[in-house]
Amino acid sequence: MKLIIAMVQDEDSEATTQALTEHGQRVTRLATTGGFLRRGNTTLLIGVEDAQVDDVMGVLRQTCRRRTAFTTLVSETPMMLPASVVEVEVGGATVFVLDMEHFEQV
Ligand code: 2BA
Repeated sequence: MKLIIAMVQDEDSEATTQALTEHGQRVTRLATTGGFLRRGNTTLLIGVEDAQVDDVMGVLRQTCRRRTAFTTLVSETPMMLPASVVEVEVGGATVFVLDMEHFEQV
């Protein structure tokens, strides 16, 4: 079995969860925060049989979009360097696929 950890944008989390559920997958949603943008995102925990990993990846590719975001970088020496706005491309999804050593529901 595999544990898929997928970080998705909040805007995509509902459609992604719904699509995964329709595909027969079980999902846990965690409210998380990105370290760079310090903005809310959603982390999905999905436990699957090895053969289902491709199906989950297909759903994530279909439902998670790339978006442009802006953030302000504040200089450590603000008297010398002004804050600057940087543009970053976020998503679709950041995905880790881990081997699951043991799965049990008690
Ligand atoms: P954030 O950390 O808020 O990052 C948002 C976006 O900012 C990233 O999009 C990337 O385009 C940019 N970014 C992040 N760190 C950067 C840096 N040091 N310098 C320049 N730009 C940077 P994504 O790569 O699509 O990541 C979206 C979210 O997925 C991240 O939100 C974070 O919550 C998670 N994530 C991404 N890579 C990760 C990793 N290796 N480990 C853990 N979480 C990760």
